[in-house]
Amino acid sequence: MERTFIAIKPDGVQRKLVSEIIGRFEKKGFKLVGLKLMKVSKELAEQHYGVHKERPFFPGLVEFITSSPVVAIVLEGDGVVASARKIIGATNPLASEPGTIRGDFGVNIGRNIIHGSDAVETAQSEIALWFKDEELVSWDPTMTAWIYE
Ligand code: DAT
Ligand code: MG
Repeated sequence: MERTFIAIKPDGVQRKLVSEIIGRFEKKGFKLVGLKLMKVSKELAEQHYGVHKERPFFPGLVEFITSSPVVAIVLEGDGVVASARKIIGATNPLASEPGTIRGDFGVNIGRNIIHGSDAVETAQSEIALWFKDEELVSWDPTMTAWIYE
């Protein structure tokens, strides 16, 4: 079963959007398999956003993501990587559709509330970066038969 990595960024935590955001993924039918509140180190931030290290916004992005706690999440479900990206919305909240998390709650690209892995392979490396194996929980929600035929 596919897994994705989600992070509720410092702005989402400070703005008390954690329950709203987790609730959207739960209600969709995705399964929580990893969940923790954490302060992000500079090293972790730089690794996570490594693909952007030459971009002008990189120092500010690392500064922001390490500035205040983040909620790190692993979700599991059919097609969860692409579906979570749709639920999250476009990178720039002003361009995100209403009904998406960024579209409903954000304005500024540098304060876009949430991260979601952009592909299955990225998800695998991000999950390994953020979570130890023993922090991921395999379990069988009793609702599964009402979500999958
Ligand atoms: P996404 O988070 O939608 O995958 P991304 O991987 O292109 O977007 O960029 C990572 C984060 O970097 C993004 O969520 C916010 C920040 N960012 C991207 N482009 C930016 C820009 N032009 N100015 C400021 N921050 C930017
Ligand atoms: Mg990205």
